[in-house]
Amino acid sequence: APIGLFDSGVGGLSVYLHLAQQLPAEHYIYYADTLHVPYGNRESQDIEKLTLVAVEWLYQRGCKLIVIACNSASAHGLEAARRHYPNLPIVGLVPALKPAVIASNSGHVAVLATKATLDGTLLNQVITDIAIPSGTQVTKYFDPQLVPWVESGMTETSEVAQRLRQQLRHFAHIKVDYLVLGCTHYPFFKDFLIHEIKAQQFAIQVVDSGQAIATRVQSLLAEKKLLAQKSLLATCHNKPPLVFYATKHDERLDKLVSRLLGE
Ligand code: DGN
Repeated sequence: APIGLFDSGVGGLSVYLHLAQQLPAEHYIYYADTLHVPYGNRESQDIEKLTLVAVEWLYQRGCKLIVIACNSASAHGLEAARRHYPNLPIVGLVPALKPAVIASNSGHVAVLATKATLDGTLLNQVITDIAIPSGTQVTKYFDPQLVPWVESGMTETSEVAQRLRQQLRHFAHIKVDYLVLGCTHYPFFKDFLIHEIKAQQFAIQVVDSGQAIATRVQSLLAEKKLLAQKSLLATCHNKPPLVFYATKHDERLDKLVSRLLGE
């Protein structure tokens, strides 16, 4: 049985890349809700409804585990999804604030995420449980352009570079030493961010949730004895099979997906 992945658009592919590396013998089905992207500014109830539609669709395709590879959908739909499918393992995403707070020396970390994620209870619970007792300051940062830029394949334009450079300068100025990428679209900017941080000699580390999610999925599958056996297919291909579905097809989508997967 496949592993299901869901995001409002192509952002969840950044999670697939980690899963593909860690669990190459698995098969994957991806549901991109391109008809309703972006989720970031939607009402909580609306996001919950869209999440349940996506999870039901993946469930009907026989997925043995589902990853809600979207921080915004997890913030507003994870709880309802788990309630509706009590026997289905469902993994959600929350910005990797905890490791950042633990590792921070300056005591100031920034979370870059959508408004829906920043306002959601999942993230705010982490702030209350981890950041507040340790006295770490958390700056929430929201940029409405970032998701549409990834969706339209504009990760490498000078306009994007300029904006990200400006944001990094601001973070360095306020002594942020950990930048948490709290949206699955943002790891597609990570190479640029790291390159720029080096060039400007800023003391900023960039973290995201991809690796931790892959590890979580692996241990959950192992625990439930659902791990796929080694397959020949995976050893003769670069990446394990991924079937990509979108709620709205767009001519440019095939190319964009291939490019983001590095193919
Ligand atoms: N990729 C999604 C996330 O991680 O929050 C959100 C993208 C969006 O729809 N705004």
